Amino acid sequence: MNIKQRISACCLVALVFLGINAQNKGLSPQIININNRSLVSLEGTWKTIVDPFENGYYDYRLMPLKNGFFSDRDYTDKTHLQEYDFSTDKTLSVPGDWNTQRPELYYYEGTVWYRKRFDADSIQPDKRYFVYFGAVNYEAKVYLNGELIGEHEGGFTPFNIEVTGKLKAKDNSLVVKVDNKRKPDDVPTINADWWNYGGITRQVSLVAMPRNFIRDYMIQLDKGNSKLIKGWVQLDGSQTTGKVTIKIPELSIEKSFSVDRDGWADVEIPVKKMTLWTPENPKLYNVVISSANDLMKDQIGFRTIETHGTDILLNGKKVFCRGISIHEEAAFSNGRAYSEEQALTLLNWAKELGCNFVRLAHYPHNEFMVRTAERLGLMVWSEIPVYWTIHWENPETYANAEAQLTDMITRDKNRANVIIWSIANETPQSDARLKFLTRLVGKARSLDYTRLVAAAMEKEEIQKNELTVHDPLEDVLDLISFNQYVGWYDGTWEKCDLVNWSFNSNKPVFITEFGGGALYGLHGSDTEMFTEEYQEKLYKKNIEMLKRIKGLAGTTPWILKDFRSPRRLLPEIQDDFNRKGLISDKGQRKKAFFVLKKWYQDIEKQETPVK
Ligand code: GCB
Repeated sequence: MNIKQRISACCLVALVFLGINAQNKGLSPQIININNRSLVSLEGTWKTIVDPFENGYYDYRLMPLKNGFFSDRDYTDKTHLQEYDFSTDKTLSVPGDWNTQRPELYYYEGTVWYRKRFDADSIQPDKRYFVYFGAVNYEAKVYLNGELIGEHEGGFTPFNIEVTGKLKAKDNSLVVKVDNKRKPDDVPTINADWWNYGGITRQVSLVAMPRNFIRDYMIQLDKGNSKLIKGWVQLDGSQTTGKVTIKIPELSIEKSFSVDRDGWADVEIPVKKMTLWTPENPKLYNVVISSANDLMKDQIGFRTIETHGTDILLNGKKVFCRGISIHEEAAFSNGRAYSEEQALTLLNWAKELGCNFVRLAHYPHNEFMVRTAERLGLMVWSEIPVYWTIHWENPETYANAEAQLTDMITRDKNRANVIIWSIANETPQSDARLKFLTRLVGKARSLDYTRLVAAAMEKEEIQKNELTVHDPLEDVLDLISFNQYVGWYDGTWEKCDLVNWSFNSNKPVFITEFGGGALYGLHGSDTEMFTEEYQEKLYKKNIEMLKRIKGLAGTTPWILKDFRSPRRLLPEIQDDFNRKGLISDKGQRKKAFFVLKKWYQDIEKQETPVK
């Protein structure tokens, strides 16, 4: 099967699942590179109604209402009864989580209705229109002028809904029922170590497109071959035949490709000499893709990524990934991050630490994070929230995970810095889990054959102080990647000196988490938990231990910045924060920050991986 056949087969499977997956309905296929399209922002202040009992959706028998809050009726005639009124209720900023905007919503998990009214008097008859959401956590039901137009599940992936022919020139009502209640069958499930920030957490835009437009494309180097750009372009519309042309002016490339009946064009462009993307020189080329009716600009970097034995090879050269894990939480304010400025602050901290790599945990981060990292020369591990104890046996849970994986890959597959797709984090072993995850790996590879596929697995102590990873999942992954907390959940830092690591497969070893907590400014002995001195010593000892691991190809310690978590309740130390950050929630660097920085500087100086 070629890529198109594989993707169409996958789409068929996805459609079958969409039938099962009650939550994804009415959506159009994702339009990529959204910020280079013609957009009208729907961001800003939205009217909201907090509705814990879903009074705006169900009647007292729990039957869905015909005229729920989505009808968005004005309450001007006070001679009749109406028990809601958007216009006099409270507001929230979009994008943004509700938890950090209003103190009474700090712990809230449930439904909030959002409403925006807008004019669309510049509608053109020859255009198609879409409403685009960067992300809504967790479940979104979207209504335009009282009509349900689409439903989406999953808190970290984009979706768009076509509204051509449904917009009015004046006073459109866009209502979104946002529900972030945790449910056992969801992805993630009810238990996770981060704050369940609710709301319309990323950008919202009205997108205008030509009738026939360039919806999606993959323009990347062939696997392991820096002399061939290989990919495809997908057009959308009823008349999509003809040609697409790809231009890369700086390389004097201009080539046209035929489009088949499904609007698909296969792309192959031999290249003689180009500057490859590297962390040291994150070169991006202007790429222009045009069809009969549309023109699309992107900035694309080219590089190859492979493994050879225990090495990760970037452009054929061994690279050590000097990484750090990051949650999508804004510096200083600690709410959900969504903007380019917030991305810059976090990623510049990673640069200051000496990183060439970031693990964007535990879900797809916003597109600004990925693109800013690409410009700054930071390679990326990108993952979906298949975390801990997902319901492996449930086909809807699988469909949901697969949809999130597909949307993540669809959005970011042209980013040179993304080198690893991760399908799961710390998932306890079982046959059902192995089947579920193996299938996800297959899906990832069918969508993108060029990148590495991994998961954060768990370590095992086979005998006292003999550590390994013993997980059948590693057979289908490219890395032996795993989390380990020797010195924190597993003994004290003294244990680091005593343990030996060995692995069965000849693959790169990647430690996706290690670390321990410290409250910034809490000083004491290095044996006292939560002091900066304990964390500092833990990092020193872990680094010594890591240096002894054969085949270590990278690490992303846990974590750049303290982050909010409802599982972290120790008063005066945690106060709802996981304190494993190297930087505090207020932006102060802890002692361990400088330990890791020193190690990364040493590695960079030696320019050879630690073996
Ligand atoms: C882990 C998880 C991560 C937690 C971390 C911790 O293994 O992958 O999500 O936050 O441990 O701090 O316990």
